Amino acid sequence: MTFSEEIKREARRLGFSAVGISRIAEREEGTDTPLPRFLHARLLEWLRRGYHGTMDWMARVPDRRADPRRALAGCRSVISVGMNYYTSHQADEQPGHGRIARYAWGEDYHEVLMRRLAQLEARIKTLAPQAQTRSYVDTGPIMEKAWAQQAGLGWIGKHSNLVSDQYGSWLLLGEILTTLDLDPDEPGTDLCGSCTLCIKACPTGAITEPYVVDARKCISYLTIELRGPGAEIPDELTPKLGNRIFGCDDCLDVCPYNVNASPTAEPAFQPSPLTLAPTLEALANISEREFTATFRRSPIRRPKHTGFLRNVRTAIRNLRLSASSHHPPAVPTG
Ligand code: B12
Ligand code: SF4
Ligand code: SF4
Repeated sequence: MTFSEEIKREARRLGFSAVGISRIAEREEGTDTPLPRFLHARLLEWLRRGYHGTMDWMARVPDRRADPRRALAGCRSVISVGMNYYTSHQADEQPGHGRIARYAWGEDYHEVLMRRLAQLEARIKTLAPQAQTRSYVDTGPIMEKAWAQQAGLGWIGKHSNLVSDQYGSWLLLGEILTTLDLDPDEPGTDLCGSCTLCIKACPTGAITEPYVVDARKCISYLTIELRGPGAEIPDELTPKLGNRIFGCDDCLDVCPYNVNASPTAEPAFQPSPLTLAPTLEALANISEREFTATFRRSPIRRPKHTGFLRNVRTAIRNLRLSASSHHPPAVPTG
């Protein structure tokens, strides 16, 4: 068994559903590698259009974000991992219930994946003590989907997320950068073809062209990342949020590659009654202390108490609006 195979076997043993390797050529080899250059251009254009909105951290170090060699000097390989978070439960969307995106139904994935990546890193260091390594799970400037695609975990779909022919879009991603020369996998092939279901399904038109998302219109951004004093959701978009109080799965739900998704066995991603059927009226009264205690180990803590309550209030307003439009006042007859 080669060293690369040994790493992949260990990754699977640790519970990662998918693992693959991509290589980065050294600068001294003369020609720059195409992927960092391609990513740099795409990222700069995305930032130029202002698609990052208030996510200033996305604009901070674009050179470094596009090129892992700037995050780890001498980086030669990227080990990309994915964890299936799909469960067969369906959100209970009866009137009065909010909707939470699937990735936030269980424990915070950053912690779930990072715990295992730390073990994988330790194993690599045992096998190759000279190796330098650095792990990320959305915890630093790196374009995770592109490296996962390069490592053969799947392809970047038109909604801009990674799609796997085995797990659909329900993979959360992480990676280990390393100075080791590992055996690369074949990059994933784009299987979207002429499909445009995700673009059509987006309630706000946030997928402005295939593979490009304007975060300022994306419900995931509006309910999670747009926060802080005065961070109001634009009036024209509030009705589009419907009952969504944290994130959005609409572009993922319609993808044909998700039809046969098999549920994860990972206990950390299982939902609770609270995340599956959150009651809006009860959440509208949650105190800051209760919010912090309830969502201590959940991604839902990210928009903080103020951001989360703003989302809940928006969903309640939308519920009242839809109730009144379904039951118009009786028209006097005669
Ligand atoms: C910023 C961010 C967001 C922002 C912006 C989204 C976006 N598309 O950029 C917001 C808050 C809106 C968001 C939402 C969501 N996110 Co998010 N997000 C990120 C983050 C931190 C950075 C992404 C980034 O670099 N964006 C910048 C732009 C320039 O890049 P991009 O969209 O990746 O697209 C470029 C590349 O794809 C490139 N490209 C590369 N190869 C190719 C090939 C071709 C042919 C083309 C044309 C282009 C192309 O060109 C594109 C730009 O033009 C990553 C974690 C990370 N560090 O990578 C998670 C991440 C992408 N998010 C994730 C998730 C789960 C989500 C949500 C599904 C959560 C939810 N349910 O609410 C939604 C999905 C919304 C959507 N349709 O994208 C996962 C995706 C997992 C997966 N299977 O792909 C990630 C990888 C986190 C993780 N570690 O698992 N997210
Ligand atoms: S997550 Fe929702 S709002 Fe964002 S691009 Fe997908 S469908 Fe549109
Ligand atoms: S819905 Fe269609 S276009 Fe969108 S990612 Fe899936 S296959 Fe690709």
